[in-house]
Amino acid sequence: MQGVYGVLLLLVFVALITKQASATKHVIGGSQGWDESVDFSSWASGQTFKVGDQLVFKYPSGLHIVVELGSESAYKKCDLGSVLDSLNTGNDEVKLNKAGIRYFACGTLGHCDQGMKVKITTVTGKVPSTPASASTSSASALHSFAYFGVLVALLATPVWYINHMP
Ligand SMILES: [Cu+2]
Repeated sequence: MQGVYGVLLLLVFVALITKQASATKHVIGGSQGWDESVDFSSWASGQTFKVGDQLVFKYPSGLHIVVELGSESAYKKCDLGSVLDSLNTGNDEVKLNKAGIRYFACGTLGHCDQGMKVKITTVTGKVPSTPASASTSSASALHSFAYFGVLVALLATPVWYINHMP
């Protein structure tokens, strides 16, 4: 009896861990937030951005703006002429929906030129390194195995009770 519960708990635990590991909120600039004093490129290099993660820009509303730029050249030149998106609540959340590079800068006059910009490279999250296909399939196989195990354990427990009723 204890064996069944042990396996059940273990599988629930595994399922919860794999689920939790899939999404992270990245507060841009860490504790300093979206502020001119932060070296955003070194901050970003210490982070891993995965599909499904969120960016959070925190700053005093009115002092800064968050604009998303459409290209590497606009990012390099701080060309804020045509932006993809503009946010200004002071607690702006941006979801990373797909893999690729996105460019953000401050829209307040002069701030981008002072270095207030950040480039975010999002990766798929399943694949930390090469051989891509092998590690992807083993990760998802482990995932399905965990959920399948929970299901089997949940179904098996009442059956065990029926068969072992005093
Ligand atoms: Cu600014």
